[in-house]
Amino acid sequence: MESLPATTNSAANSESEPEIAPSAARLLKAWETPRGWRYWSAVNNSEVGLWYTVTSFAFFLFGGVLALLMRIQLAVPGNTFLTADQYNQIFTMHGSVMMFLFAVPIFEAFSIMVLPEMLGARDLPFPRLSAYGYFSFLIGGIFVCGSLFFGAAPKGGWFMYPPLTSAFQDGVGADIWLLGLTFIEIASIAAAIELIVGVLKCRPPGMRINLIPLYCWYILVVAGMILFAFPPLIAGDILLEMERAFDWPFFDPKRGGDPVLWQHLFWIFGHPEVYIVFLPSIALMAMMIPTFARTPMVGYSWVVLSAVGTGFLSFGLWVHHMFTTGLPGISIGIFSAASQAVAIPTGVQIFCFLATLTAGNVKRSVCLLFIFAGLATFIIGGLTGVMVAVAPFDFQAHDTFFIVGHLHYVLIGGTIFPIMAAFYYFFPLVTGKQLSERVGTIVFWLVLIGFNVAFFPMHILGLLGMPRRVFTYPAGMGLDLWNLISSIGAFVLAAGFVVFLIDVFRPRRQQALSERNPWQAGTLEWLAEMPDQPWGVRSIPVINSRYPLWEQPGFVNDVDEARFYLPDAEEGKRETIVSSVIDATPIQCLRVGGPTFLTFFAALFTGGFFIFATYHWWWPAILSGVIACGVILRWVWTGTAWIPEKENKDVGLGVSLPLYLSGPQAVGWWAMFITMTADVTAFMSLVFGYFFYWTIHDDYPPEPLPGPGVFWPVTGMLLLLVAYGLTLLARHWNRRDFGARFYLLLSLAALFTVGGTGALLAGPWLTGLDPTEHVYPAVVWVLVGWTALHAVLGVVMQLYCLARRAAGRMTARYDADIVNVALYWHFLALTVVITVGVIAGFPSVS
Ligand code: HEM
Ligand SMILES: [Cu+2]
Repeated sequence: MESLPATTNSAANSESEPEIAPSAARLLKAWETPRGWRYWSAVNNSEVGLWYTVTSFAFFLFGGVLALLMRIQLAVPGNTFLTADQYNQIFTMHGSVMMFLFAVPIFEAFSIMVLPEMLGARDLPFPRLSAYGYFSFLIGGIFVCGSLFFGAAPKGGWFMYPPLTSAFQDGVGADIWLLGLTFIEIASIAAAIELIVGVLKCRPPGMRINLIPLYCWYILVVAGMILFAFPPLIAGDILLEMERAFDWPFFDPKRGGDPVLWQHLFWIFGHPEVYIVFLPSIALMAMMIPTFARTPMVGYSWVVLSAVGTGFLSFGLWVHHMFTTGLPGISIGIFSAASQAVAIPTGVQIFCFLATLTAGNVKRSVCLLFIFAGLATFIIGGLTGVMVAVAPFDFQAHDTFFIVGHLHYVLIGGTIFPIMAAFYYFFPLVTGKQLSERVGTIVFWLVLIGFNVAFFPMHILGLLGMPRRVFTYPAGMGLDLWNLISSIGAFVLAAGFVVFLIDVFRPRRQQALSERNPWQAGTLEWLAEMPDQPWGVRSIPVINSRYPLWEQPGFVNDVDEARFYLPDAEEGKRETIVSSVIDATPIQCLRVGGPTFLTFFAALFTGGFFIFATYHWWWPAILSGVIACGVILRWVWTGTAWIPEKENKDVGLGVSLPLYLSGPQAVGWWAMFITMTADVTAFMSLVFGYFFYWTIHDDYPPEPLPGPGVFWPVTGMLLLLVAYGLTLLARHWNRRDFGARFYLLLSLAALFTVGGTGALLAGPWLTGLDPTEHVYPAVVWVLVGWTALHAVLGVVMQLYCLARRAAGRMTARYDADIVNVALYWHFLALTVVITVGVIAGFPSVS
């Protein structure tokens, strides 16, 4: 970060050269990190990624301290160190912090930081989106954790089961969990979008789909999983919060609701979540193992295929968390078998790693120790996992400490150990300095021994019958000794982390800079100079192998001597190359956003909306929400779809690329597409709820209650479909440059949208459906409300396009705005048709 021009590597011919070439100076200036307090307006992914990583690691430490408090409390029987209520809050916060504020975010954070380097890109396509995601995460995380200091923390366990959390817990704890974490989940989705588009569209020329670094494949899989796993939870959060805030009875059996629906929605998220936190660690190993084995990964395609396979399979396992809810035997059988089957692709990946290590010439290091420990620990956790996948065993072990032992072997073996390995491995890349191998070995043994002493006894405790989530136990039941041992182990483990932190934070001014590429790795991120330059790479390389640093002769020199793409920033703009999805042929020179505080304020006011809503301060919440929308509009207005000063730009090597694209080739189009996929997934989860009640309950829809009728919903649908058609026509006439027709049609479309939304709402309104009376009207209202909200957003977008064209920021040629809005409308139209089909169609056929 202390920017020093990098002329060292071209030292050979440096006598005749000035200190720094003008092109390099321009490049540095364009990518300069702001100084002073403006530093926090930085949006460059290496900056934001670093803050993000540090913050999520801090949350890990916080969660770890909570764990120690629990272990102190459980060390001896009948302890009074914590009250039952405090213990409930602490285990809930420990689990939630570890899962939502550490395990998922640290993967996204780290990926945001290194992905551009792995791709030899200057930046990811939406740096400002990353910054927005980061600040949302920070604000939401502080809010959720802060509740603990006011004794107001959630206490329903990290899966928040109703009716415990709906009918039996007062206070704002559960609301903080539901709203605070929803806010953070939105940030996670934002990061996932950035990462997917980054991998698909920002690869260096020549990096065909079969040359992608393995880590990037895992990013695709995991970010894709986030897109499909988080929305069901968000849908569940909405339902549960509506029940808590407005008494809509989704989970109240007395009024037709069903708490098991929550369990489905939670675990449709929750099981993939386990793989969302564990696959990235496998990904880290996939980057480190070839380096230490000094040979390319054995079975590259097998690793990729099984990563994809694990991702898919993991969505079909959630019911194994619900074996004790009284499911039919057939579902138990199917899900039990499926759960055991997932061991196969996982095994394939591990075997490929072992094969690589055997094939290669392994170099010893602390990283490798942590990798081995991680694999072994994870496998033990996987085996106890296969045990609990066997339903009769699960009936015994369910809700005991056996599960706590199992899940920590998986999570700590699957995340902490590999992350520690990666910490040692990537530390020089990020800071320019190496961590001590000697201290690292001490850390390793403390962590490994502490971990096993802490967690192995938990299996025994569970088999002896100790339930999880109890704040104490009586003496003389055979539980005392094992608990004490476990607590001692936890402190040994903690000691390991203390030593580690001392090594990380001790002043390093004396220590020499690490050499470049200290591990002699073969992948692009190790092009980074020491210390790293804000431009990322001096020139964006051409790739024709999986390990270019090993396999492409003279590669580093060519990059450093600016022989590849974009070696200059003639116009002083931040630019990177966009390429095609499969072949990575360059198709655009993309200009990305620079530093701004808009993203911070956008996050602040979005956070305000969620935080005020927690306390039911509706007016401040709405005000904050409106301001957030305003800030976001300003950000989009000033920061996206700029009309360039010229059509094409010469990017070097005789290639000239367009500066502007719209439609399926453009990154913005992809972002919209992916966002809407997640959005429709959340919507479909609500629809799932509708049919869940419908199939499970005889009194659904309840006899005397009228539905929303057919007339108004269908009218609403027709009006909205007309609006949809008009929007598409407007796009067409804009492209033909018939301004008058464009304005007319799009204005009409907006009017039709308003009318259609009104008609849609009129259905349940005029038939007097009362959402607090029964779950049926409540679900109808939720579906209609969801659709209406999206339609309102649709109007905002239509007006936005009208304003853009009027302001000269959108033209016939530069039409990304209306193209993206039309894309949004495809999804909106689908939502409308499904909503109306469901609410108007289904009660009558039953
Ligand atoms: C660093 C050392 C850790 C220790 C000593 C520790 C200790 C514990 C203990 C004692 C419990 C059980 C509380 C109870 O049921 O009464 C627990 C629960 C849990 N832990 Fe950890 N843990 C650690 C790290 C982690 C990590 C790294 C993760 C995830 C990445 C994690 C995730 C969880 C989850 C999800 C629960 C379940 C919470 C619930 O029942 O709602 N833990 N932990
Ligand atoms: Cu599971």
